[in-house]
Amino acid sequence: DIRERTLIAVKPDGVQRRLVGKVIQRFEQRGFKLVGLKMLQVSEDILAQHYSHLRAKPFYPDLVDYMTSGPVVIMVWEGYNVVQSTRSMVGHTNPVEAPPGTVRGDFGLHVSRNVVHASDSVEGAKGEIQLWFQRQEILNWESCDQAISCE
Ligand code: DAT
Ligand code: MG
Repeated sequence: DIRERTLIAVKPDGVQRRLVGKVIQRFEQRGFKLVGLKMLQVSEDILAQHYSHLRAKPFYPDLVDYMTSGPVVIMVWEGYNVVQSTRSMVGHTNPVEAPPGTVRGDFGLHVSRNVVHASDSVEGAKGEIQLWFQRQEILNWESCDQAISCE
């Protein structure tokens, strides 16, 4: 499905370390299409929904502190197999396990400071996009290189 979508976020450590541009550039270069983008201070309420599967984990309170420690840049990316491809471009949750060339392998400091979020399934992505974005905040656009007239 060339219209597959995923939710990618640059977490507070990524914003604070000025890595937003580098992260965006990787997905642009891979050929994916940016269809939603905003910067915001995350509320504990939205985070509790986003990370509901982790609420019982011992690291959860630290995760909330980290994710609310500063603004995040949150994006919707579109393209063929975008969920699986961006997951492999992001690398393992723990940067120690993430190979060089992945976002976390190149920039991640620690499992609790791993720079980015990426949805892990197509179904999960749909739920996350609904949680973080209003319908009208996601924009359809076509490339100008498809529309040049030679007449
Ligand atoms: P991912 O972000 O790779 O999808 P996840 O969904 O299992 O990983 O966990 C979400 C985030 O929670 C992860 O990016 C960082 C944090 N986290 C996960 N496991 C952790 C651990 N063992 N210690 C500290 N933070 C952890
Ligand atoms: Mg996850």
